[in-house]
Amino acid sequence: MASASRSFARALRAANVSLRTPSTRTARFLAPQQTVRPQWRRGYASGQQEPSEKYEGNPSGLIVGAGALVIGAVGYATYTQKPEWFGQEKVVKPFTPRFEDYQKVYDTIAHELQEKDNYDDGSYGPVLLRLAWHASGTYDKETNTGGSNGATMRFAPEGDHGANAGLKAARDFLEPIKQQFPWITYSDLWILGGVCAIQEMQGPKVPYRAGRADRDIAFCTPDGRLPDASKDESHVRAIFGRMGFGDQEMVALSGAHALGRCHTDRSGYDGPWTFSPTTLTNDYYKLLLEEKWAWKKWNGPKQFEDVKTKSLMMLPTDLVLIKDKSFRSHVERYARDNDAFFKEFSDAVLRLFELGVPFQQPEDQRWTFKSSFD
Ligand code: HIF
Repeated sequence: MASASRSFARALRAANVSLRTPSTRTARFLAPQQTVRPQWRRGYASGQQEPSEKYEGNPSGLIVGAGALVIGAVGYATYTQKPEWFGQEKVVKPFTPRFEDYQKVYDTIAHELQEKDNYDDGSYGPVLLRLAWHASGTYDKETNTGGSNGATMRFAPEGDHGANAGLKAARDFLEPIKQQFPWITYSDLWILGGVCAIQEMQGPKVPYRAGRADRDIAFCTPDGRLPDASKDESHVRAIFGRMGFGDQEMVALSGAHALGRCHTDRSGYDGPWTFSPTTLTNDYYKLLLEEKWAWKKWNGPKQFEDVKTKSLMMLPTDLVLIKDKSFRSHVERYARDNDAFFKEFSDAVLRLFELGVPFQQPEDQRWTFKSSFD
């Protein structure tokens, strides 16, 4: 408001309109004050004028003065409403998106997932989920760095990390949606993409909060924060422990490998984990327990294949879940009980997606988006 008044005064000065009263006496009184108290010029009460100072000019001066005041008031009102008429930039009120606006973005992602069905096994869903997880999974609880706040994978150092190979497909899928809804940050959009992918692939509802900010290249995380699939249980615990997760949550999250596949031109590994890689079920746990897994004989990195069909795969880090006793108890529970898996997966993935984000939206006011199945 103060700067608007200043700009208006400047505009009037430029148009040679004086706000000062024509009384020479008052003008004389004002002149020295203006040099030390510039707010006089803005016409605000200063408390400096003596009560005995009365107007003693002639009445025609009074009329002209009153006229100038009226013109000034009308002009000021016009200026604040239509600053562009005075050569100032129009002040655009900030748009505060609400639940309905985010639901529109969700619906657009869901629509595009259905439209673009000639990718991989028929859906971009799995790679969208992997983007959301890799954006979040850089979090380090000790330093409170990394996590989904920032979308720093947009920049070469982080985008080029070996673990992120192939995620350009997901970022490119979301780019036109970002152009369509320019008010949403990349950071919020990538996580919304993950939430939408889970729900649209018939997974559980994953409540969501908005408020992530995009950050610059300086916030890129160092390489090595995401897991290495060739390692053992101590590595899995170290990586997820750094994010603040315990055994049960690690196993619950791992059910996401029911979705998607490995690509030789990305990670070097090959094949899907389940027979239905675009539908979220507890099949990952069932297959881990029920199938016989053997080392695949090939020239690629060491991975397992199912002995029966040789069409499914498991990473060394997946097999760890049935070798380690503590992990295995949860695998058995989720294999028996899909509802328990859905509930605990939703809780864990929600936590993953929120790591390190300084939200304004309170925890008890998360949004749950309608999916295309509702
Ligand atoms: Fe994955 N994961 N992930 N992952 N991941 C791959 C693919 C997907 C690990 C390795 C790989 C999780 C944990 C781990 C998804 C989701 C999640 C690939 C194949 C590898 C190598 C990439 C490619 O070649 O395209 C390791 C070592 C993890 C720690 C144990 C999470 C729990 C399971 C956190 C998770 O949510 C999804 C989805 C895919 C499929 C991507 C696709 O393009 O189809």
